[in-house]
Amino acid sequence: MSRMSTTSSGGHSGGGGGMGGGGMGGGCNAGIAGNCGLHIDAPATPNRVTPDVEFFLTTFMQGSQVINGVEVPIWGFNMDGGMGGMGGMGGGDDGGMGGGGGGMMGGTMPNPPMRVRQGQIVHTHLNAMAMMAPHTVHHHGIEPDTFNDGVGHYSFDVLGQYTYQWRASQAGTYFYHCHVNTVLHAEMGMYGALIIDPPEGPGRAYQNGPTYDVEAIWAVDDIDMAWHCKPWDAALCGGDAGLNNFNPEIFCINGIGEDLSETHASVVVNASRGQRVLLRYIMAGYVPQKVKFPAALGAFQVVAEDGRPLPVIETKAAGSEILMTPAERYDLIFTPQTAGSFPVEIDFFDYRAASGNLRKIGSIRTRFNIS
Ligand SMILES: [Cu+2]
Repeated sequence: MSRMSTTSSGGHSGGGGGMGGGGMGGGCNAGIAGNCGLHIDAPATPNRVTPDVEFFLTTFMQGSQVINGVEVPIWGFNMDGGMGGMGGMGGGDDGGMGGGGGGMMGGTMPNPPMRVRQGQIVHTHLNAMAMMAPHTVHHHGIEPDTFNDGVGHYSFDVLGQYTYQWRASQAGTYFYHCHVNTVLHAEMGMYGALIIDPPEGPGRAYQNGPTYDVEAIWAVDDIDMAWHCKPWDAALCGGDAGLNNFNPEIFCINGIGEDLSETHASVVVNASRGQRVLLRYIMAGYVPQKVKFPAALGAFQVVAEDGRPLPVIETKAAGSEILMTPAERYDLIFTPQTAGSFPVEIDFFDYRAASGNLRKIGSIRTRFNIS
């Protein structure tokens, strides 16, 4: 407890930076020591009450995931139903599990989804000990108080354990991610979907809102391998870590690369004619994405954006495209009337190009299979 509540100083950072750099192996540069600007703490949760739902997240920093044939180093959160009972704030002993290096190497990108119901009080227990690197959990689009918002530079970064307490106040599509050295940690894979169902439960987009029969969740991301062997604290103390230069060469939906994205069950949408399909699209990348829906799917509806219902549901003509910018979420409802296998293409564009003059740098496809 005592060492976790220490305000940031060189003590933690030397270890964190050095281990981060060394742990990744071939081709990676040595760590940049220091955690300048961080406020490492692990306080008790203010006004803590009994939750309706709990999630137990443990960080990992030595994972890897093969995406389109490339082994991509990843960091992230594992979700473990059993970790919560272990140690509580006595986490020093448990720390070895996360950071010990031994057997626990990885997890998946995206990280496991959180799903709750509107009105519930949620506790997200964070256990951040891996590689002695601090992290936070920011529930993006949720608006809890500062202590529970997981934005380190407004509150604190967690090295150890903290319980984020928040209320699911509005049904919709969200995501959670780490907010320490944010562009790097999110790029490394520290994010997952967060779905809030209305009080009625799954099957409606929001309270008294449109219904759906089939649901798909796509988190669409871009990966620049040059970013994937930097230390967790790259550039926190200044210097140029190259975080102003992003040139993705790998593209994925739900962590599935283009080699599998037209067949993988976590991505492909299967529905029958006349069924209402809710697509929850999470823009998890950094460069602009344009999604081209095939005309065969017919006209479709935009029912919500960024976790909020639209005042008036918008109807898009068959074959419409939507241009997505980072962290946006779109809830779209399709009611296909034609059977067949229809490709959806997502194009990626250089973020430095002026709008209206997009320069395509990649694409990925998946499918709606309508029976
Ligand atoms: Cu992090």
